[in-house]
Amino acid sequence: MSDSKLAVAPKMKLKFGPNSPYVRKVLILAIELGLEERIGRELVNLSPYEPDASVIAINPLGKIPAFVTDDGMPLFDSSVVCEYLSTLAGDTAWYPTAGNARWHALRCNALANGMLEAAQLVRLEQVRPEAFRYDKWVQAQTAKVLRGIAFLEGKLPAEADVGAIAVACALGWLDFRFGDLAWRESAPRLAAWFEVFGRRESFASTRHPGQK
Ligand SMILES: N[C@@H](CCC(=O)N[C@@H](CS)C(=O)NCC(=O)O)C(=O)O
Repeated sequence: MSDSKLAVAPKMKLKFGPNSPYVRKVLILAIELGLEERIGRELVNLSPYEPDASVIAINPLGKIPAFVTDDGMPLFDSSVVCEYLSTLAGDTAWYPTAGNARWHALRCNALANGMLEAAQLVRLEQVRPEAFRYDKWVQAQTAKVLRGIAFLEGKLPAEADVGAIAVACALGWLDFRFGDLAWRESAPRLAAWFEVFGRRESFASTRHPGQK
């Protein structure tokens, strides 16, 4: 192999699945920062009941995104990987460095992650054998998602920062898995914001398979 080939071989590694909104966050930021080509992707098919050994070798929690840095360090979760990519690129736009812009970006990221966790618990509950489902639990988790939507309707994400990416991925995943949630009816400002963010090439090109 020539030296030039060695120079372009991706060193960073991403264990990914096409349906994961957390993976999507990482991919969108990588695209926006121009780092996409430097990340080798490895598809994994995860079951919550049967962990994947190759993922566990990177992330003891067995979750994706599971990432390996340019110099070989295993890294997780999506928020840490996004911050790593931003630092690697010398970026200050996607991670605002100071003031309320920074804290709003970080809280939008935290909120979006929490909404996704709650929504994913609902989804897991829905695919359990009927005798093991607990409606009250589903209602409590759904309420978290809806309160998150209401918060964001009052305090929209910025046009383009890590919080915006996270919120867009959460809304995209809600549309993907909970199309009947009709969140737009109670959140028209957020819906308009999402419409605009959704025009970004990085968002369109990372759509979950089968999603409109
Ligand atoms: N907080 C984590 C969540 C990652 C996560 O839950 N990933 C899901 C896929 S969307 C997963 O790997 N689930 C497998 C499992 O829970 O065992 C992050 O931000 O990366």
